Amino acid sequence: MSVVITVAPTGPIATKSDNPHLPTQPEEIADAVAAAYSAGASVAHIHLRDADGRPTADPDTARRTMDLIAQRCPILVQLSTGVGLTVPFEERAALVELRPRMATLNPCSMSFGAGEFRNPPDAVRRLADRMRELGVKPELEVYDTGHLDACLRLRDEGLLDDEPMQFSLVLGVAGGMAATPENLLTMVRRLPEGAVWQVIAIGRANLRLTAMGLALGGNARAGLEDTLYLRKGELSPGNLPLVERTVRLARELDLSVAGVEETARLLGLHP
Ligand code: KMH
Ligand code: ZN
Repeated sequence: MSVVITVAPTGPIATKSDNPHLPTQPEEIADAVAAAYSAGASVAHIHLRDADGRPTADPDTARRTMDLIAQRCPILVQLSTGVGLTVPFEERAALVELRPRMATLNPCSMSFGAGEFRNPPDAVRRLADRMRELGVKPELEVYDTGHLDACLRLRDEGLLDDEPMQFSLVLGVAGGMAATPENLLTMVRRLPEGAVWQVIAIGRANLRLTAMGLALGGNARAGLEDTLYLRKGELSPGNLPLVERTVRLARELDLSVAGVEETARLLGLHP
């Protein structure tokens, strides 16, 4: 069996003062992604920052980052349309016009740490429809049980016609479901037949729930977006050690790590 490994090098929240190895600028992000690709990642989940390190949906920054990545390696790019809590939905949604192979789709509004993550139902529907028109594969971000139902409603409305459905089960965001094995198991049991999925476990439970996801037949995501630490008290000196550890975990579980072409097939991406 093959497993898809995604690198999430930056995210919307952490800063270089949290971990000086966090890549925030296009060149830094492209270098981190290329190193992760060499270690076995086949998807890069990309958030952008402005020159001051704040989350941005600036299309020029996105285009430049995608170009720099493409110059370095053939990894599949997934742009985050989550972007950051302070960026308006319509700016976030416009990123799909750059036609990345994939982009995230966050189906519901929620509290997110000390902030608010705004994903109004009509705007989410319009974004899903536009992604379908452009052939940009949505990764559906499920932070709580009702979010899965919201995704199934989008499917039933004909707004997600790409098979297979692709989910991230996000655990450990304050405002979403807690990072417990029981919650992960509940969500995995509720996924529709044939769905492709990965665990995104934020913070301390990252390693254990990533391992559990692999053991249950899921894909895996690794990187400083989800945890800044290799283990308690030890900051990760970059994204690479986190990706390498996930690759080792997969191989120890007798899973082969999917390359780019196999990943595109497994996820049903448009050419
Ligand atoms: N930051 C994670 C909690 C997105 O970027 O759209 C979820 C995530 C979703 O990666
Ligand atoms: Zn993200």
